[in-house]
Amino acid sequence: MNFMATKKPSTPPSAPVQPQRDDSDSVVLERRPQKTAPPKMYQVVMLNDDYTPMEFVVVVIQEFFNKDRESATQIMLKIHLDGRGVCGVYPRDVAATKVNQVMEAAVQAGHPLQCVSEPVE
Ligand code: TYC
Repeated sequence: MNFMATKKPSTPPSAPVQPQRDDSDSVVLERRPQKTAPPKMYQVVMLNDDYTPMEFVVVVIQEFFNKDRESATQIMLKIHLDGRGVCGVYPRDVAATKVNQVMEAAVQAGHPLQCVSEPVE
C-alpha cells in the first residue's frame, strides 16, 4: 500500500535525443545535456546629488551592500566625482530589494539620494 501524502515527483523531461547517421547503417542516439542559461544579473547604481551627506552614503553602502568602510568610501567618492557608481551586482529581485532599501533609508533620513538597478550588458 502507498502511504505517501503526495504524489511521487514525475520524472523531469529528458534532454532531446538527436538521431545521427554515421558511415555504417546504424543510427547513433546522442543524449545532449539540458542547458539552462545563467540568470541575468542587475547592477545597483547609486546616483550623485548635491545634498546627501557623504557620511550617510558611506553608511548606506556598508549596510546594504556589505562593504567595509574603506571600500564604501571609495565607491561613494567615485559616485561623487563621476555622477554614478555601481554598489553591487545581483539577480533581478535581489537588486530590486536593495534599491527599495536604499530609497527607504534615504526618505526616512530626509535625503534625496537616488538609486536604480539596470541589467548588466
Ligand atoms: N555629492 C554629495 C556631497 O557632496 C555626496 C554624495 C555622494 C551624494 C554620493 C550622493 O550617491 C551620492 N555631499
